[in-house]
Amino acid sequence: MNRRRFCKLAGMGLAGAVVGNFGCSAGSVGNASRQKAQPPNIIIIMADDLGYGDIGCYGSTKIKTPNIDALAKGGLLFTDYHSNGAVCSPTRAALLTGRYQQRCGVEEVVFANGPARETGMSLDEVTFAEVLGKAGYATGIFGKWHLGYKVEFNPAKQGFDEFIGYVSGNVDYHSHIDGAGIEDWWKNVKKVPEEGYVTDLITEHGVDFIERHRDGPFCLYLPHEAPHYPYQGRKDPPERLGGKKKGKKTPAGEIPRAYKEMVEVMDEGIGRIVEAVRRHGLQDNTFIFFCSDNGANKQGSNGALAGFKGSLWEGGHRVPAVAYWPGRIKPDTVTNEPVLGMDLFATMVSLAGARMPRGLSLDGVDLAPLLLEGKGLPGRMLFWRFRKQKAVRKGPWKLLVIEDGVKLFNLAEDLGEENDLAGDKPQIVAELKAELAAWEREISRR
Ligand SMILES: [Ca+2]
Repeated sequence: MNRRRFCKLAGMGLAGAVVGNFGCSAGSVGNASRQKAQPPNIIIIMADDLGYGDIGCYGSTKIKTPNIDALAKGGLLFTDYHSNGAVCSPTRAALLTGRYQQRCGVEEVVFANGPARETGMSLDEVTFAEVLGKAGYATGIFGKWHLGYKVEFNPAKQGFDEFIGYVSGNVDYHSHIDGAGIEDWWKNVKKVPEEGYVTDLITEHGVDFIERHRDGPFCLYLPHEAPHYPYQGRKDPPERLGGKKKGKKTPAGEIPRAYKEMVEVMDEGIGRIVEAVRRHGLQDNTFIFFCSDNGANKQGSNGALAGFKGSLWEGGHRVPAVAYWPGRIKPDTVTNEPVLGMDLFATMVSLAGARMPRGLSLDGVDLAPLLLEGKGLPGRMLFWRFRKQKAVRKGPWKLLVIEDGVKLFNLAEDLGEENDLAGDKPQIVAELKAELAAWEREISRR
């Protein structure tokens, strides 16, 4: 799919040149990638439930995101980036480990209520924070964890030097109480209450971390809450007061206003993060990556895509993503390469020049050649599995296995998944089914 075709399908007005598999205009940024320099700082910013049509550079006209748009204008925008999961926890497990989340058994939401509250991602898993920490990076996470509530699963046990935020899937933006009525605001392994609007706190701690570690290198992971529910702007009252005590819930008619504000406050915070990087003169040695963790629900927009969060239709997992690194990533470019969140692990290790632990085998691939030199990625199969849904990608072809049958789409021509070609292309269906079965067998081996 060429850029014009993509833009038409997505209803977008992208301005950049295309790099990667369809690329011809980006070329190399130069030989800078081979120069010896201090390892770059790394900032990963992840929105929560932000959809493919929810921000300006992906075509939203309702929500204003000048700071994320500026990253896209100064960097590389992905049209075919996907979260590994269609919901929060699985995506985070894959991002942290660089492997399909099925390998570490985090295939479901780690719910606040019920037996899931006792579970978490095993400490046997190797995270990017552990690898970068061993390479001399200061590592910080400020925001949402969602890979286990118990202290034994805390980010501080998974390689992060510093953690401030919440361990559940969502908290009240003001009272910081989780879905089970329990206060959920931590500083490393201790609960340390703090006043403030969650999105602003995440930004403030991120800025503080950059300032303290400006001599670098640092790896800053900022998993935002916005625009996940509860739908609350800065001035909305708390909904959760602790235990079963309830405050005032944002009325349904007010949700679009709150949703817009939530995304815009996050965008404002991203502007402050970029400004902190610039203030300390770090912009030429800092890689910034922005993405979402799954598609939007019905309160948001997935643009031209079908389906919502929780679904393996494209709207559940094809999400915004932008990479920014002045002088290293060519500005105002677009890539149509299919990319998964789990690719960031290998990419960060590569950019950092860090050593991969012996015996660790990743599913994700190093995106550095794509990011820095506009090169296409090796062809590969990509897989998703969530509850009773399965999906496989090979080039433009997507096989979707859902309860009402097996469907085949050519995403290059049919981004909205409206034209099921399974009946017309039995050979492709058979091939992708066999690949899916082989993948399922392979990941079930621990
Ligand atoms: Ca999410």
